[in-house]
Amino acid sequence: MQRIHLVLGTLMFLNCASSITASPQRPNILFLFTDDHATQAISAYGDNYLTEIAPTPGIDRIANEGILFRRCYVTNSICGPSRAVIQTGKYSHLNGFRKNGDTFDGSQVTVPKLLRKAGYETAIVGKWHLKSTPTGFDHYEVLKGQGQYYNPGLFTNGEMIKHVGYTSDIIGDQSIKWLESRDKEKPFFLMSQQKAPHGRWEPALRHLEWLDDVRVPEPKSLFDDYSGRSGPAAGHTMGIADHMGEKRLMLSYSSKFTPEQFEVFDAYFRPRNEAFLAAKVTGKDRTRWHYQRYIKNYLRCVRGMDENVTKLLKYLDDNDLAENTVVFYSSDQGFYLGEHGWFDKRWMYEESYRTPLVIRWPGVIKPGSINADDLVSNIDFPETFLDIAEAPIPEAMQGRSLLPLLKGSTPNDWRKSHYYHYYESGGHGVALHYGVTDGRYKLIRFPEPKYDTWEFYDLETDPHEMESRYNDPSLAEEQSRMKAELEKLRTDLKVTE
Ligand SMILES: [Ca+2]
Repeated sequence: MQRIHLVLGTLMFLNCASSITASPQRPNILFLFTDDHATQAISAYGDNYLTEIAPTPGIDRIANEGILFRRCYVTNSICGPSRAVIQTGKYSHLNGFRKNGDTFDGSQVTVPKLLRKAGYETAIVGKWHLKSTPTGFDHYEVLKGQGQYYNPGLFTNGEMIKHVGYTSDIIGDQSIKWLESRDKEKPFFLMSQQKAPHGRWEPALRHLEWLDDVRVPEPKSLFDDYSGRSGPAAGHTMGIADHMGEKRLMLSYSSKFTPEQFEVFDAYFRPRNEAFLAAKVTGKDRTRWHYQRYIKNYLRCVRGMDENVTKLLKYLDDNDLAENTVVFYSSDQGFYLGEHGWFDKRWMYEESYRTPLVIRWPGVIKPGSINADDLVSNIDFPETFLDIAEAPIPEAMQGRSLLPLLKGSTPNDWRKSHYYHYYESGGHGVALHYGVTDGRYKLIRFPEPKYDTWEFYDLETDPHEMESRYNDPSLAEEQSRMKAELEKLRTDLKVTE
């Protein structure tokens, strides 16, 4: 059907545009998803010293033309488990994928299967990371495990196909290629999932020198000594200075390059690495040096990814798809960009518990909307997809459709608290923990016998969570209320471990 408003294009017709241009098709859903992308590195969030030097115009466009959520929390802050939640709408203990390395049971009910049943054509391109072969997709084209930043193999409908080039560009291009070849009679659901900006951070050749002349500001908590916490944090192995694998980082690369790529990449990194090793920098200066290297390469990887967001949005514009496609941007979790001296994720502290969420839906979401307060979660994504598609939502799903929030009205009985549970005890020295937040207070339980401890934060007076107030008499009432809330959520969500 021709987009009549493009032909007529006058304000007079905008009022009745919906009746004239109403598509017989339900909206398409484009789910743009990345790996380890912190809100601190997205300029639409605009609350951080990083975003001025490293803007993200692609993601910002989705936010400016749609809605941005400030409090989107993940249920389990690590790659595979977050993806399994988005496939199933169930917490890790019910979908069976608790830790990276688990194998996803693809025989269970998943959102692509339900959308397919509802008449959608479904596809996934890029990072999958759930080990088993994707199910429920008319087309899949996925990296093996973590994949690599250059020259990826993409396991494509049963066949491994090698590609040459930068992986973020290839995932963008292959996503477009699938959009071109899809059955245009059906609405589509495309999960376009980037590897970037996951470590080890290998930027596109075109971005190697970008930020070279900038000294990136440091987070205030770069030298956190964890004295304000109950113990587990001090046992981490995710320190910028000590746990990135300095020798490996300096002397080897992660990707398998073509000779031409290698020449450019190596010419940039080798002299810098050799100079650092020769200088034998120690103490805080060593942390600072590693921080600069880490954050610049991270931001360069974000830039390569964001350019592909822009490319996909342009494809929608150029193919008359923008009006009838709901575009999501999110990441599998947040990330530490030097806060508390860390890289990586896993903890229930804000930087990795929170994940970006921006959504554009012309005609439904008011452009430039910001939802600052409602507690939303990746567990809500599947029900939102189904609701958009007017498909039935299974009773067993544990989230809630975001549709009313997208329309600007939060139901009175929207959740007032959110449950978190991390299982991969030991990964980067992070202990098993679970907890609850109500947006202001956060209660964290570390149940393993070697810790058997709690933390309690007031995010209003201590937004960077530098000092646990557990058993502080002045917060006794709040602490006891949050403990009761934690038990209630564990019962409601059927958590028995
Ligand atoms: Ca991740």
